[in-house]
Amino acid sequence: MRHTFQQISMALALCGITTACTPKAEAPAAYGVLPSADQLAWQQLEYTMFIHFGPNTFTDVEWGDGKEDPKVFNPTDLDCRQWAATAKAAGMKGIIITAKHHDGFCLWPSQYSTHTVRESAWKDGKGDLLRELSDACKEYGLKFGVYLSPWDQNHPDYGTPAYNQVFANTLTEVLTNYGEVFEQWFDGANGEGEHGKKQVYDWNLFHQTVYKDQPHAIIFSDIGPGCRWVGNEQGHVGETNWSRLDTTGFTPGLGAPKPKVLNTGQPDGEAWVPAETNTSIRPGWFYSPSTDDRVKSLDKLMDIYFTSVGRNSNFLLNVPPDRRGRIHPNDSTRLMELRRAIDEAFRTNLLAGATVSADATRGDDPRFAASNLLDDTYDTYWCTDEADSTATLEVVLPAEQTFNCLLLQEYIPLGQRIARFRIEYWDDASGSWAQAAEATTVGYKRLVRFPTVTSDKLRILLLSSRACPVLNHIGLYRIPDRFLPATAEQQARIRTIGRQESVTVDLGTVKTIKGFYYLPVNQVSAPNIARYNCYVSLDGKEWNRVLSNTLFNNIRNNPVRQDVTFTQPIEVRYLKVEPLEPTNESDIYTLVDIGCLE
Ligand code: FUL
Repeated sequence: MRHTFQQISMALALCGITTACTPKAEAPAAYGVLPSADQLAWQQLEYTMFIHFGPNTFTDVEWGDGKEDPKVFNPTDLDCRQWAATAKAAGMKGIIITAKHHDGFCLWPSQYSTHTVRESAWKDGKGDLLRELSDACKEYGLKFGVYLSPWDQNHPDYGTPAYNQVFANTLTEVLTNYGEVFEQWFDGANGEGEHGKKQVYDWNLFHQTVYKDQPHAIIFSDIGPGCRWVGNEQGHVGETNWSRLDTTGFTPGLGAPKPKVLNTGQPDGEAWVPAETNTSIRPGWFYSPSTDDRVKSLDKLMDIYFTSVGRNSNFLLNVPPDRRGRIHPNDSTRLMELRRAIDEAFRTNLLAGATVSADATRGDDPRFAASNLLDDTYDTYWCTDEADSTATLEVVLPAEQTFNCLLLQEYIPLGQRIARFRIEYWDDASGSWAQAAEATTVGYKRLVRFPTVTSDKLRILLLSSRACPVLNHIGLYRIPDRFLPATAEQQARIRTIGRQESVTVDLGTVKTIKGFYYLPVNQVSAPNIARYNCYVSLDGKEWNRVLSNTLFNNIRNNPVRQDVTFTQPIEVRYLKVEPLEPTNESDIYTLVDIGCLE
């Protein structure tokens, strides 16, 4: 029923003196397809660790071809307990290991392969890495998951119908010997190409095998059925992210829907297939000494956290152990920084002591009251009458607060419904409501970041919902400004150039300049120019290099305008900056402006 906020306060006051007015409304009907109990439990894990480890770790390639000598696999100081301890301290809830990557090498002594740890130099062929890792996961209270690549460049049966049963047999080995498996990861990649081997996978057989051996496991592939790929390996989830997808007629790999579809899901999709965001903490999936100093920055990882967990997706972060068989200190240090940053960002919910009311509550039944949004009980929620697909929630804080992040959770056991909402705060200066942000889907969890504001009131306008909205939690936070995304205005000013390009400034006429300035994007996660060469020219043909391999000091941590003064003024018409190295791993460089200092 829809009321004004005044009517609501009056009704609450009256109900204080009589119990007879407590109406009883039916709980909302489920909307569309729903998550299974296992999918809901999986979604609640939020953050897990991916481990890529195998011969590639030792040969410095991303895709081994199956012809590598199994003896190359020889970690000198393997310690799966160190992996588990690191994942636990990082706040991750489970570990998924590449039990068999595209090279076909098995990290357990499979009886269906001759390319395994048994043939390796590690522990004289007596080792079983899945045993060590599954034991470590049990010890640290972590879930254990398994990645198996159907594409196998080693197995002689690959490319023949016999391979499907071989693959099912290897599945059964890993799914029956190491305890509970929470997620079975099927990689859709295949590099055979037009003239390579053709294998028609028997997905039905693979799925039935998983369900038989591990009935609660979530099956990952491009299209699920348990959870889906998010369409890229960079950690980007669509601003709109539905947990539903049409899967009929599609297959994992080349037969999958377009990445854009996987990225956003489909509001009317026929199956519940939530997104999982998989990305690596380093540029590659496997360890390489050449990437020791290219571990993703804290800001980049925080951004991925906000756009994965904060956009209705799980975050599967790959942390590749090194050649000792241990997580490198550069990676574990970053993981701990990330944990601390997440904990600090969400330590204080500014809604403590606040009151929240709604202009509509289902049947006016206190069971569905807006106050349910503030408790930590997952199964209590606020919702409207069946016919209401819009509503407004108003939050009054006990005192003014400064904030820039709102958390919303839809009660997904009843389906995903909300399609568009707006966040407003009361702006005392103008005496009116002002918009903080507008966003689309919510799903299991949505985090919306916006420019920092101070107020004692905010409201959430649910503008469009596919059925009556059902929310079970909201939270309000102040996160450090460095973790806020670029504003639309900042975004509009950003220019990008390719890795091989330079930026040339033409002064129009010959002038004497003292130096030049570079205005980077004021975002620690942006790929600004860190190191560069600078050239000047009078005619645009003959160039003089005036600065070589020079660093913009501290630009990684503090990307503000950089003024560079030459040792003496120079007469120039053209100035050219040739970027050599970005502040963050990327195919492009970002800049707002480069100009001359006259
Ligand atoms: C891709 C694979 O080709 C990569 O090597 C990596 O395993 C990644 C997670 O999936 O499809």
